[in-house]
Amino acid sequence: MFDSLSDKLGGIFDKLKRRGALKEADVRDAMREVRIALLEADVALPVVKDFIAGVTERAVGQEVMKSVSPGQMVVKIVNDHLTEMLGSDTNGISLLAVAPVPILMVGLQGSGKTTSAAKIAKRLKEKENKKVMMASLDIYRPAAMEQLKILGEQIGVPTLPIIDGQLPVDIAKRAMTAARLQGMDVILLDTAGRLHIDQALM
Ligand SMILES: Nc1nc2c(ncn2[C@@H]2O[C@H](COP(=O)(O)OP(=O)(O)OP(=O)(O)O)[C@@H](O)[C@H]2O)c(=O)[nH]1
Ligand SMILES: [Mg+2]
Repeated sequence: MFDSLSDKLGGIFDKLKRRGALKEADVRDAMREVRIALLEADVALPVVKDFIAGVTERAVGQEVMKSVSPGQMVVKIVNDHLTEMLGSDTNGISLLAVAPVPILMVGLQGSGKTTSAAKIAKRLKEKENKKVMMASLDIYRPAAMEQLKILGEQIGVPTLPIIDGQLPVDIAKRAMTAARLQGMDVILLDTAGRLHIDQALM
């Protein structure tokens, strides 16, 4: 997602950089393209609107018009704003606990828990040399467990064997035991999606 976003933004800024003096219309045109690039990269609409409004306000007018290199100025403003929006400092995942460290994926239905579990697993395995296992506690959505199994096969991360009819809490216990026995550093537990009307926690 970020690769294609930065490619698109790069293209937009290249056009800007080639211009000598930047007019309000140029900034607005560029912002229209930035808006499309952000929306295509799945950035939420209210966030995109705020972002574009903020950048346009800062870019159009004196700040840009009086600068020596207006195009560069817009690039800087967009860059500063993006950094502000995304947060400038990164927080790694703390694994300071007794292994196997459980990571529970919780969230609304369809918000990307299962996909993110696999992304985190792949990252921990490849970048941090951790022994990682994944287990699906999602007994509700059809094929949810198979989905995690297939992702595990794609990234070369083992998943807890599926046993039909087991409750989420029991699967979690089985996952912890299996991970401990197999000397795993991390066990990712993927839960079923939640809706605001759901009463039971699992
Ligand atoms: N564009 C985009 N799509 C994503 C991303 N992460 C997940 N998806 C897609 O969103 C859909 C739901 O992703 P899942 O990972 O299955 O979401 P989930 O939270 O596990 O869903 P439930 O288990 O049904 O609650 C799938 O079609 C994914 O391919 C992402 O970062 N960007
Ligand atoms: Mg899921």
